[in-house]
Amino acid sequence: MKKRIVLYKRLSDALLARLHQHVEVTYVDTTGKDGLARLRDALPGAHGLLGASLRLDHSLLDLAPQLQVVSSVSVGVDNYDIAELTRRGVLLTNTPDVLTETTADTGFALILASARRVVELANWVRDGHWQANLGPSHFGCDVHGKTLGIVGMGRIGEALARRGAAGFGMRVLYHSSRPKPEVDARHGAQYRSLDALLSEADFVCLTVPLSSSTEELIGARELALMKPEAILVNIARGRVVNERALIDALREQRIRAAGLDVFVQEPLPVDSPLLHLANVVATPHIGSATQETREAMARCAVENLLSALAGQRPANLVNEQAWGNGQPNNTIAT
Ligand code: 8YV
Repeated sequence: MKKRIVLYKRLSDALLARLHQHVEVTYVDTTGKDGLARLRDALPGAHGLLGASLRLDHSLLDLAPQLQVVSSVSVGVDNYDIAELTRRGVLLTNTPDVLTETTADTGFALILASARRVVELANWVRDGHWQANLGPSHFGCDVHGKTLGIVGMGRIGEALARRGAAGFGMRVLYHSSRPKPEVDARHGAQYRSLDALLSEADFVCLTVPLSSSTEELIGARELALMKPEAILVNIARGRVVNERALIDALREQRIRAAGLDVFVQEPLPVDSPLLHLANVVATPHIGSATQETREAMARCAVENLLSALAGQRPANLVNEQAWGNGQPNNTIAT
């Protein structure tokens, strides 16, 4: 008897075929006003879930008492109540590594776009305003040789450090839970307290996971420590920043600009003040959004799911405690 899984993220034909070899697959389109209702209808009897960008609350988990694994197509796991999944003996897996370089590229795209005013000036050209050579009012600021401050020195943070140091000759500072001598050695990076980093950096780039200790890590006090010519880049999660305080700092030009890929509310409402500030580059959570990387993430998530349902320890297990004695019940042959 094949196990049942519910997909709430589209997969390529090749990955769907891989799943169909081993499990019964139900795909649910969770967009639109009836999306959650469709998911609720599909959950009873599910042994596995695969998807992303959806908060799996207790009421949804209660509908799937046979659930053994949630395979997230993401590296961030802030959408999940990890303690509750562990209490229920449900494995949670994610997709680190495969998206590291692409997400770091996104971070540098925002550093360059915000420093050189790429979006603002490209729109200015498109609107027919380019009638003469540029003057100082249209100048941006340099990136090469400046000081890059990275908040969060995990995989993505280190990939950013490598780009800054090796690619742009930048001085790299970082703040993390602890100093990482290996990062210092590899990239000439220097550990700083958060306050010191904020006061020294020309570019402050946020890469920390969202947790109770990083929610609103950057608020009015922290923004006030930044230099007026500094730029904030957020490729972490919107709730790492107090968005109201950021809007005020940008509007009053207490910092130069912001490059934002994540927001407290996503999709970002069209009436958000962030979309009406010339010194903001806003992208729609494109961190890992390339064809190659999203396929690699989905492939990783499929293998995590199949391993878990086959009673094997998945390669990317988030909640080790749920693994228990490593002998989950009712496994499948893969
Ligand atoms: C994805 C991300 O956009 O991996 C993450 O945590 O934020 C992005 O890679 C998102 O998770 C949807 O797949």
